[in-house]
Amino acid sequence: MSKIPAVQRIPTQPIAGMKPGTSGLRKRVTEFQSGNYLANFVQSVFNAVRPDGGFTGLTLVLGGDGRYFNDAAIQLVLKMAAANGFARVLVGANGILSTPAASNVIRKNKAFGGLILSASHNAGGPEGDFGIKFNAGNGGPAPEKLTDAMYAESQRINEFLTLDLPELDVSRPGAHRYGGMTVEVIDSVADYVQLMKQLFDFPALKAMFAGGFRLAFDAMHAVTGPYAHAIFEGELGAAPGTVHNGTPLKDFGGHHPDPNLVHAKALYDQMMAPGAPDLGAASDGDGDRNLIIGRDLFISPSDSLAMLAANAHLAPAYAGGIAGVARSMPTSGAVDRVAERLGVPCFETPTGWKFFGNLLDAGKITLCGEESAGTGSNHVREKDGIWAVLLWLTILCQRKQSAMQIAQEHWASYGRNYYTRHDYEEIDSTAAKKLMADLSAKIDAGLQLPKLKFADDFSYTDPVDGSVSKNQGLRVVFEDGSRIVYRLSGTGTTGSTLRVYIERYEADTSQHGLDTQAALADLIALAGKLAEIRERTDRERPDVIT
Ligand code: VG1
Ligand code: CO
Repeated sequence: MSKIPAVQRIPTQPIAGMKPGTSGLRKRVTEFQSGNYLANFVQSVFNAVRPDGGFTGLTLVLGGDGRYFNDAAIQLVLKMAAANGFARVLVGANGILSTPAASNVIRKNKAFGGLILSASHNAGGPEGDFGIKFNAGNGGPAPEKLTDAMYAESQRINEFLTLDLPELDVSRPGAHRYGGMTVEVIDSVADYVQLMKQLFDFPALKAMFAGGFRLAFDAMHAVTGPYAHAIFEGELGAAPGTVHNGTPLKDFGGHHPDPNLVHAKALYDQMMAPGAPDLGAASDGDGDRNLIIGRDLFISPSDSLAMLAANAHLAPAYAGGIAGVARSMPTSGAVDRVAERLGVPCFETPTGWKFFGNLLDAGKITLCGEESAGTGSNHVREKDGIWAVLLWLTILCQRKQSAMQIAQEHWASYGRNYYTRHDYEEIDSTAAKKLMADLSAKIDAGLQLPKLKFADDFSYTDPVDGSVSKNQGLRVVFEDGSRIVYRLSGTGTTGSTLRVYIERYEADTSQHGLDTQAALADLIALAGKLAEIRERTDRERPDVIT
């Protein structure tokens, strides 16, 4: 056996700005490539999470969405994991694991945790973004306490540990000795497919496809391509060509792998055209988001969450009912009405999946979701794009109705929450912060608006561990439940992105067929006026409307 090289302690210095945001640390690829940037952050994560006894005997899971710089980052993390004393690393073949698949691998193997390399829906390529986050042993994103500790470590780091080893070929499945550690290269897709088979009735779905059902799934040249091919075209026998853009590319073909009506426009157009398939769906860079489009009808993610909750019992995994639901604060209140009727609790959390972890672990909720096209359940501790599509397919299969019929019946039964999000991207950071600070001061001083119920800065107390998260978004809420919410994005890498979320509840069925922007026009105008958006951002209109 070859000699294990000695651990190298490389002196380094703190680098400013390594504060994880809504979902890990995201920066430009060029920033990650510069000097010791990535090594500093990885060591800071290890320093923050290291148990008293060190990493001896522990397993780390490693994988990413395959974007540019994924390969180099995988090699660096492997060397550092070996030098920091991990016993074993499970790495997806070629360094690939979708975010929900990584969560599953962590849980299934009782790993200590995992590093997921992704900037999700952000653009990729040498000029694009890269990102990295740590998920704990429950498979979920590190809670705020841990991300704060990582940041603190990054501010006092003076060395990182590595080993002088040749690159490891991670295309070869199986176990490899690497320093004093074992690296197991695992099939990126197999475990995930098995999990989905446990949750859903694959034979019933297969019969539906055999009967002529048509799906269009846009993988956006991102990580879900291989998963979608294996499940939809492989296991379920959907027609070849069901999966569009199914080959993962390092730069996502030059597009943003963001499944919304702007970046998945081709899919939207296909679903609105004559002869459209029965269901259209898409997922994002790392496979945790989903876009659902019925024939002639876009289903907003907030509505999708409500409809999935109302129908989840149709899938074998949830046939016994659901314990509760949760939604992020800016997500519409549509799911609240479903929870009320089911007689289960509904929790309102800050934006970001890390806030669902405790509720899922404690068994307080079964389903949860966010307005940003994220839905998931207790099967993993991440949102899950393909899972959401399979649950929709199950509902269509069991109810033998179109997505349009299901949506219309849902609205007739529960009322409709008209909902939109307006994003002002890459605006000047100083101006954005001042807009929020001034609006917050205005709210504190007392807003004088007709039928105002309350206005505040959302603060969350975790019902499981009592931790408090402040400043999670400004809310202006009216007596009928209509709302305007403002917050700054925590995933962008250039300037600031202002998100304005607008919602109005409509009980009257005869008013359920309106255009969303028209239905919300008054509130949209008020939202602009209250925060002086045009004056302060120099933008005539939002960059993205969803
Ligand atoms: C956005 C979404 C949020 C989501 C986060 C990560 O955050 O609003 O709901 O959890 O992205 O999703 P922000 O701070 O930019 O609003 V993903 O698919 O990037 O892991
Ligand atoms: Co994502």
